[in-house]
Formats: sequence, structure tokens, C-alpha cells
Amino acid sequence: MSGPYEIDTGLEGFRFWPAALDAAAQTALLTEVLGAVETAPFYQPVTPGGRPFSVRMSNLGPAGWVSDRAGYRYQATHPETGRPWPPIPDRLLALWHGLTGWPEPPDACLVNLYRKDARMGLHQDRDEADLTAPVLSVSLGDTAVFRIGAPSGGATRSVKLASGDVCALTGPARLARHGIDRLLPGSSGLVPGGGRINLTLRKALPSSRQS
Ligand code: MD3
Ligand code: FE
Repeated sequence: MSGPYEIDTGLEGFRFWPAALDAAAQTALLTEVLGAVETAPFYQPVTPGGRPFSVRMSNLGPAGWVSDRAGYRYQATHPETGRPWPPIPDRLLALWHGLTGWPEPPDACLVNLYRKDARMGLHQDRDEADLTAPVLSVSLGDTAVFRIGAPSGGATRSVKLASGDVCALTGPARLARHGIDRLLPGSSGLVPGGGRINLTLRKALPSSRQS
């Protein structure tokens, strides 16, 4: 694997590994994730204002990110089935440890499903207890046009995220504003039914050592 590359986003800590996963590794990972979400089906969250997301979501791990009229939060169970989220596959935990070197495992893996017209507006990820832990993102399927800029505004820059690309957000980039402008539909045939799946690994819960 080559990289990471530090991409010039105007902020340090955006680490990018293009093609971190080869075709076989992408297929193996996707098969495992789709198997897991059979018991935690993709659903359509709404914003606290009641607007449906165009992205459909599920989660793996002890903590799952959800949004509804009550707000954004992490919770242990699927909002529709009431069941605990399935575990994070070992190959994802290994990727986290190998690429981030973070001493603790992630406890949350958000699974975002983008069909062709889905997008995600500019936002910050700040619902996690420890904002010093990195975030690791794995892209599968169609290429996405990703946008990232400094936390407090100003210029943004756009980076294409293709199937098998992995990025880590650490340090100053951890609180960057970012979003997905659009997909390049048909750029990959990996996801059944078309589109893109993004896996975002995070430490959401307070670490047990923290007081
Ligand atoms: C930059 N997901 O779920 S992944 C999200 O492709 C989210 O589904 C996008 O933003 C997606 O919150 C982008 C790349 C990513 C993930 C987390 C970040 C970029 C980030 C956290 C901080 C800064
Ligand atoms: Fe985000």
C-alpha cells in the first residue's frame, strides 16, 4: 500500500491512501458489511428539523450514529428494529489499527449508502466524546466528489474518493467542514443496485480511562 498522502486542504491531518484496498479486498469487505446489515437494515434518517437525508444509513459496533427529531446522538440500538447493531468486522478493526495507530479500537462504524442522487451537505463531526481520536473513512463503489475546508469557513477543496480509497482525519482536520457534493454514477459496479457505500470508523464513546 502506498501513502498516506497529505492532501493540501489548507489544514494539516487529512491523510489519504488512494487504492488502499484492491478489488478482492473491496469485495470481501463489502460482502461482510452487506451480510451484517441484513440484521440492521438501511433506513432513512431525518434531521432534527424533520428533513429526510438523501443518504440511507446503518451502523456497526457498540455505538451507532443516529439522527431524528430529537437530535443527533450515538445509541446502542437500531432505531427501527430496536436491536443492537452488528459487530464491526475484524478486517475493519485491523485497518483502523494499521493505518491510524490509535491505541484503542473504534466503537462506531457508520455505514452510509448513497444511491445516484444522494449527497451530504457540509458539516462537522462533533458528536463524539473524544475529538482527539481520528476518524477513518473507507469508500466502496461509485466515486464521490468530496469537499473539505477549515472548521471556521473560508475556501474548500474538492477531492475525489474512489472505491478502495481510505482517508484518516486527524489533528486539525478532525474538525474540518466536509461533505459529499455528488457521485459519479456508474464509475464502479461494486455495490449491488449501484451507488456508493462509505464506512466511517470513529471513537464515539468516552474512553474507559477517561474520568
Ligand atoms: C473530515 N461521511 O458520515 S467520509 C459522515 O462519504 C461523513 O459518507 C462522508 O461525512 C461520506 O459524517 C465523508 C470522509 C470523512 C469522514 C469524517 C470526517 C471526512 C471527514 C471527519 C472530519 C473531517
Ligand atoms: Fe462527516
